[in-house]
This record gives sequence, C-alpha cells and structure tokens, in this order.
Amino acid sequence: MADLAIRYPQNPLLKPSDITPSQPEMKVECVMNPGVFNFDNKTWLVLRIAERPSQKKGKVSFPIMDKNERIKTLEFDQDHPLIELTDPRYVIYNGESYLSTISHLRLVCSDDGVHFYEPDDYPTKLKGLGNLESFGIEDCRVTKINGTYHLTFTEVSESGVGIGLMQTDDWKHISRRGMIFPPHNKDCAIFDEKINGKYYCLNRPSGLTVGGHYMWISASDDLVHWGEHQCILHTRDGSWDCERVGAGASPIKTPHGWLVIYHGADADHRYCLGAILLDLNDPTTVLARTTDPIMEPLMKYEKEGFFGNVIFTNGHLVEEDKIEMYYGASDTVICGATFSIKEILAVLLGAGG
Ligand code: MAN
Repeated sequence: MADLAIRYPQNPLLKPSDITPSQPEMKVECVMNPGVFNFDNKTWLVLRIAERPSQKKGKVSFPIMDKNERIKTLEFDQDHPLIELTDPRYVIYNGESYLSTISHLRLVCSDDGVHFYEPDDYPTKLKGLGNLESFGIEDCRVTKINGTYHLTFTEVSESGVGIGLMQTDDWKHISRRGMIFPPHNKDCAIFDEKINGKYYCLNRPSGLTVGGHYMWISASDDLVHWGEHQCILHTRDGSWDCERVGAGASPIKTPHGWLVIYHGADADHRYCLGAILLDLNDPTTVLARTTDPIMEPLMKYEKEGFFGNVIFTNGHLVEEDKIEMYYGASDTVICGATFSIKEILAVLLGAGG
C-alpha cells in the first residue's frame, strides 16, 4: 500500500532555531510531537521543546530539575567508564537512565495553519513541576469536551514515565490534575465524547517481563479516575509495528467506527503510522487494522535528525473528509500532512485492511 499522506510543501513548519530557549544557558535541540486544537479562530499547537546545555567537546551534559524546581546540569566525560551513550535520547550513568534533554510544552498559534508564533497574552511555557516531572513533560494530546480542553501528556522522572492531566477553558488559567496513569504508561488519547455514558481513553502501559508495548483502553466517569482497563492492540511479529504501538490523537468518529491513527515501531526504532477502526458502541472491539503503514519516513527531514526515521503524531484537526495532521519528524522538526478519511477507511474496510 502506498503512503497515503499528502505532506505540506512548506515542511518543516518549525525547527529548533525558530524557538527561543526557555533559559539563556539552554539550547533547543528538538521541536516535536505537538498536540493540536482550534481556539479563537486559530490553529494552536502545544509543542514539545527538548533542550539541553550546548555540548562541549569530549563531555556529555544533560539537565534535570532539582527539588526547588531549578534546572541543574550534570556533566560527565564522554569516555567515562560508567557512561553509556548508545541512544541519543538517553544517558545511562552507573546503570541509572536519564534523558539527554529536558522537555517542556510550548503554545504557539497560527492564522493559516502553516506559520506559527507565540502569542503575547497567553502563558506559553508549561514546564514540569514537582518530583514526578523532574525529567520534563512531553507529547501533549488535546481533547475538547463541552468547552473544556483536556491535556494528557507524559510525565518523566527518576520514578518512571506516567500520564498527567491538565484542564483549561480559556488557555489563560490551566489547572493541573496530577498523574492519572502511573508508570509505565504514555500515549493517552481521550475520546471527545462519552460512549454509553462513559469517557474512554487509549493508553500504552508497558509489560516488563510478560506482555509488551501494547495499546489499552480505559473508562472513567470523571476523566481523572480510570478503570475497566482492557488491552486492545498487540504488536505484530515480523511487521513494521513489531516492537511498540501507541495511539496518536483523539479517535475520529466515522459512520464505520472510531478511526484511530497510531504509531508503530520496529526493533530499529523506525516509527511509522497505521490505522485501526474501533466499534462505535463498544470501542474495546477492534474491527480492522491496516496491514502496511499509512505513512512512513520518506522525506529527508523524516529520515535524518536528532533521532532519525521517526514519524510521530499526537495531534490533528478534522474537517469533513480531511485530517490536518501535525507531526514530529526525526524528533527534530514539526511538519504537517493531510489524509482523506475515506481513503484510510477504504484500506481498513477493503481487502488490504
Ligand atoms: C517515544 C517518545 C516520543 C518520540 C519517540 C521516538 O515514543 O519519546 O516522544 O518521538 O519515542 O523517539
């Protein structure tokens, strides 16, 4: 099956040099994986900004937040016998894993969906707070329900990786609701309406000894307390999504079912997108799944960067048949692409589905 995405000709839309660092001693390395929403007749992105101090020759340095919520830098010789630097996203020191960068969320908006800027009159920087976010916050998904925007995002600390919730009606006052799924869990996409009287969300806990990086669904009466957990999607041996799967943005309601765009990765950490269809009345039932990716790293900006060969999405807008999808490419830049819902459904419902 062919890649179904129509990429914006203006890609990449945002790169690290377009973003001012959160503090002068930091350098923006990655601008990635945006949550997306409409507000005040504009398109808004909640970017993930990954920063670290400029790297000195022969050294590796990375930031973490201390108990007083100040950023401090740890620095080691690159050839220190206790340092492991096999994956650019991590620094392993003496068997302990750290992130090589610290991420915060940054709000930008646009009148045309292509040119983005930081608005003056909104709090645009959302930083990690407290001991469950000391390694930063990442990958925000935004779901609007009855006038309130619900932000789910990854909270990272030495205690693990969990899912946090913030809520806002006006983007000026944002309330933090704490961790709603403890470690290890991420990729939380809330459905934008109740189904049979309950809220639902997709999420991705990770099995350590038994199980794997599979997609789960959970239900809630209040969006804060979740239960009725069920595993709905496994990885597939020998496939592009053999190592991990996780939901993209909020599922899209179609006459045939809830359409979910998801990411899958293989053992080489190559991230592509696929799609599944969930039953409209019972979203714990998967009706169809694409065999091949609907989008894969093809462009130079999707193949090369801080962590190459990655297409990762957690935000889109839907207008009739069109999905305006924003995505992080190579964990470095923000890009846009459109999909036709009909085209994805044709694959899901057809012979190749
Ligand atoms: C994880 C997350 C994402 C990131 C991918 C690829 O799934 O940290 O934010 O884009 O890995 O590195």
